[in-house]
Amino acid sequence: MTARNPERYKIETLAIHAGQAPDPATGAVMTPIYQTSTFVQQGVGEHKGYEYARTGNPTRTALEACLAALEGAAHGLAFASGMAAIDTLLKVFDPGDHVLAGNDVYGGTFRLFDKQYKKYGIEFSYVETTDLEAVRAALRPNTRWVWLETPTNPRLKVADLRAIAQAAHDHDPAVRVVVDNTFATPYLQQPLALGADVVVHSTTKYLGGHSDVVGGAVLTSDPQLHARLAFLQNAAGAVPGPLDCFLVLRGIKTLAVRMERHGENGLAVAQFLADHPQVAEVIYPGLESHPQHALARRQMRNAGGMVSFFVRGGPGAARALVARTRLFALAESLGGVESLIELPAAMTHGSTQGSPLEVDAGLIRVSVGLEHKDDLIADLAQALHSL
Ligand code: P1T
Repeated sequence: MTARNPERYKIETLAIHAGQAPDPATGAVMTPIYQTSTFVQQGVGEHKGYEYARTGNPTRTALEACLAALEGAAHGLAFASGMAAIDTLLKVFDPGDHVLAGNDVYGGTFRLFDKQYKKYGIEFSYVETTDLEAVRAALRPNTRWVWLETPTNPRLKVADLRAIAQAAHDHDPAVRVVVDNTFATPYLQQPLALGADVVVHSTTKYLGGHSDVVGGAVLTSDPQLHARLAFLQNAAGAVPGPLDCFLVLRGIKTLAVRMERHGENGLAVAQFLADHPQVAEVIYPGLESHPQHALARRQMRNAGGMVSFFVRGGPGAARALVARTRLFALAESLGGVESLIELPAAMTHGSTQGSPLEVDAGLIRVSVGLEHKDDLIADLAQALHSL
């Protein structure tokens, strides 16, 4: 199977096969790791489609085709990290462009906007993306890009992708709506089908799925934007190595079954926390108490594996709790098979301090993994009990 007619297959099948026909040279079922920096030419410019591995590598081509098929995009590009993918997209923006971004995004994304690209004359403003009227009101005559996460990192706000894409394109058909789909993955939600123009991923997370690789990707069906991004991918060179591409490809094969279990375990953990007397508030789109619960049910296949919460006792108690879990490892990142816990204000979102995106110091974020849910709940129970 090639990625040429991916619409015939469901996402579980695409995850295993798209872009990954058996190796033509040997019949190897798994895409080989083409660990080479260059490719021999028969004569000048006469080659088999590959010249130099920054420009292209067959393992990367397979990953790019697979990711594009999963998101329903015509084109895919893989990068060395999620931030490299975001950085490459930002290089397309021109001085004077206005970017309307959500007011809750990954700290590294905000840092790159605020500390690097602002100085190139790109305007950034931040809006509450759960409020469609606020989004409409924040669109400016020079708005060229709308930047969304949903669910957001770390407050897990859910944005109505169809409504926002419609509003942005009604405002100006040239506006491009970018969705960072890292938290949901294409298994839970497909932004392009809802009207977005570009999807960005940190493949480090659920796509890789095993906390053993750092990577990123940009997917779009816009041929001009893709051509510009492909130029930048080669010209600037933030490309992933072939082993990293292989690891992401291998992780993707089990994406569907993993995301089903992440959602099941995420809901179980969220329900346990919601009923616990030491817990002040739980944020999880799969709980009826979540302000966008109905939208999440419509837009997502399940509510995923990320849960945020506050304990009674404020930031001091939160710090104590994250040091006391045994199965939930205290670490940045998310989306792997193992459960992680962290304090965003002090860790992943330190760069938002003092900004309108500042994260509450007491917010705790967990990435609920694939261990048995009873063991995960028992771990949180013992940590909460010792507060
Ligand atoms: O870490 P990297 O692969 O460069 O991806 C950056 C990134 C982009 N977008 C989102 C939504 C992300 O969550 C991240 C990385 N986030 C973490 C490391 C974290 O713990 O939140």
